Amino acid sequence: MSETLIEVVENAGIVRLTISRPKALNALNSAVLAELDSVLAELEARDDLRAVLITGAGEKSFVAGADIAEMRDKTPEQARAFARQALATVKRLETLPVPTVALVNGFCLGGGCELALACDWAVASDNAIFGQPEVLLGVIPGFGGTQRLPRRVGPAMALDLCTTGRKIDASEALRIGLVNRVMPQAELEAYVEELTKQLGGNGPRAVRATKQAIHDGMDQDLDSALSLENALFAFCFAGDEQTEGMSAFVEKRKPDF
Ligand code: CO8
Repeated sequence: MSETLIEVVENAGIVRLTISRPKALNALNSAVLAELDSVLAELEARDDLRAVLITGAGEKSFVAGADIAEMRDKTPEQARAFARQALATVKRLETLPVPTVALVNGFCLGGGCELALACDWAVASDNAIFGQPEVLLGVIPGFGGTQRLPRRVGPAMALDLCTTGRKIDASEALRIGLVNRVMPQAELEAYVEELTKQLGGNGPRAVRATKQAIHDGMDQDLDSALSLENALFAFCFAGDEQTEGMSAFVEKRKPDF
């Protein structure tokens, strides 16, 4: 039987995915990427999904990048096909209809950083190290980093990180907006549990509509994006959720979504 590379644990629609290749610091080889892709394909179809958390096994590394040993002998055509497949998997993560949280311990480098960039949230422990060190290997980021990093931290900082390959610590990652929160390692799990519970407890249609409005709107001109918001706002009034949310407020009780 083949080894499980993506551990899946679920509680009330909140799914935790753990990339588990600790001996290689959870580096992404084709087997990991294929398994991640099929797990994400199952998740994206589910109506009862509330939030997805992605992390790496152990406290030393989230993901230390794409697997360098596996990439070393690739021809340009093979490299293109490998990266194209990985781009599709990362896109699948990015477009999951529910909030996604990267829980980052330790090394978050190259393809690892690119995976975190595809998540809505990144929460890091104070031992986390980020970087796009591809130029040190004679390549560029290939899993979306040259495009998502400047959109997250601005082109100047993205160029800084991608052309020097330098590593930054969690506090710099927070300062430049690469991550949303930094927590002491001992408090990270409790914080993320509370966060996912909060995300999962809010009106699920409204949460999905919020993600869609922000993600899809960012790729449109302002007027089209405002029309999208308007359509999604109206959509929220078409189900029971808005009635429950507003009735709960008026009746001074907690909503039951
Ligand atoms: N790929 C394969 N194996 C890795 C990787 C990796 N990215 N990172 C670590 N490992 C392995 C090591 O080879 C080592 O294995 P072994 O014990 O068998 O020798 C084991 O993990 C532990 O690593 P170290 O002994 O090096 O641990 P250290 O604590 O000394 O160092 C570092 C940790 C600093 C993270 C170091 O391992 C390192 O620099 N790793 C590489 C980081 C890196 O450059 N990442 C970017 C990779 S390129 C990329 O992600 C581009 C994506 C787009 C590609 C496009 C497709 C073609």
